[in-house]
Amino acid sequence: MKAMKKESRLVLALDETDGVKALAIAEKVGDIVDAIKINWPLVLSEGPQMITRLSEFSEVICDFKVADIPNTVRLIVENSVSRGASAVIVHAFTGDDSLKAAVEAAGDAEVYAVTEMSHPGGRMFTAPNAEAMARLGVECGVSGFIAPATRPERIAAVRAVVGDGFKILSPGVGAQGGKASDALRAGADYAIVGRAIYGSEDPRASALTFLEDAGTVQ
Ligand code: OMP
Repeated sequence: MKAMKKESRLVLALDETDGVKALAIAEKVGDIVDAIKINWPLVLSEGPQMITRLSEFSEVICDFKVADIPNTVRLIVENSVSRGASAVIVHAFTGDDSLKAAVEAAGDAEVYAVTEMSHPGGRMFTAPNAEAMARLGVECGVSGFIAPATRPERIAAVRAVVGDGFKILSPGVGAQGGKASDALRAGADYAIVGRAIYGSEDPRASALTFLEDAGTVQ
């Protein structure tokens, strides 16, 4: 298994929908983030070839929050990895067969399973099931989990379930109100930051302020 580097402990969520701007931002911050995460907004507007192009600047996490039957999960994960993704994010509520299909299809790439989501609505259905989904991810062999920086105590709860052998990536830092330092202190390995970096006038300067807060300035 090819493990993602852990240096700055910062992952950029590049939800910029203009491909030229997205590539320019990747060039500016690629050396100070551990990975770039892309989601549907960029892939739908500029095509899946963005996965390959961005992989020139950084490792790429495909955040497709895959939630489907095993065969469809396999097709999506295989396609993402063959284009250069180092990791794929999937939902865990789909159950053991779909999660196992993701892990198998990923091969040497990593699979991260969503536990509790960071937005207020994440309290409704994901929060009450987060620990169970974390346990399922451990059983199915995922590499790590997504847990909310907006509720650091919930990162700690997921960490308590999964132990030290799994990574936790934590979105919700910046625009959603969470802090990188709080997320890392609660047990996250990486803080995920989107709008506060790609939407700022100087994305590199903004990324550096998050590194400062995380205590990982290089
Ligand atoms: P900002 O709110 O702009 O920093 O972006 C957060 C990024 O993390 C977006 O790409 C979201 O889709 C993603 N995300 C969450 O915000 N909350 C979650 O619970 C899970 C994710 C994710 O899986 O990355």
